Amino acid sequence: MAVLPIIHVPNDVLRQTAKPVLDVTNETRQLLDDMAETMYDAPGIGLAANQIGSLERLIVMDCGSDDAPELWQMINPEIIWSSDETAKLEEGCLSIPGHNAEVTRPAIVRARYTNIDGIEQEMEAEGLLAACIQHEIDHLNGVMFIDHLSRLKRNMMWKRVLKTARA
Ligand code: K1U
Ligand code: ZN
Repeated sequence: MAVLPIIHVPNDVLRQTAKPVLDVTNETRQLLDDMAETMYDAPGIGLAANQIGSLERLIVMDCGSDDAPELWQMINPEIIWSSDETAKLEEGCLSIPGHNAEVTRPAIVRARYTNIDGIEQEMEAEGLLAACIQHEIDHLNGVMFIDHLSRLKRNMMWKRVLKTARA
């Protein structure tokens, strides 16, 4: 396993759309393990492949606790149902370190994905896990959490982000 460098804004790979994984190979599993190690090392609760410079539709998440870790490794994840009810949660991003904001998203989502054995699965998420899976799938589509903010908040945050990125 390896800790990979995490890509920060501004970098074009964070704005690109990742491509579906057609075959689940040992290389896919190795990359997912490296992504998990990178997420734990950061530390974070999620990571998408774009953030380590790969354009494959792969994400990892762990919203469990130190005592009860709950690692998710997902291939080609997609949201297949979202609740009308929304929830506002504080989000951060390992690609925009030091800048957090409250984001409103569907409170409950159902997702379909392929697991590391190549088997299609479905899961339902709420709370932090729901925010996290939406945040990570957004990354695979070149979308970042700041895109969900009002134009005013987004512009203010971008100015601060670019200022610290240049410093
Ligand atoms: O994708 C990412 O950039 C990872 C991001 C995921 C995320 C956080 C919060 C809400 C939705 C999605 C992070 O992990 S930021 C770091 C973080 O949340 C954290 C860091 C240390 C301890 C606990 C959480
Ligand atoms: Zn992020």
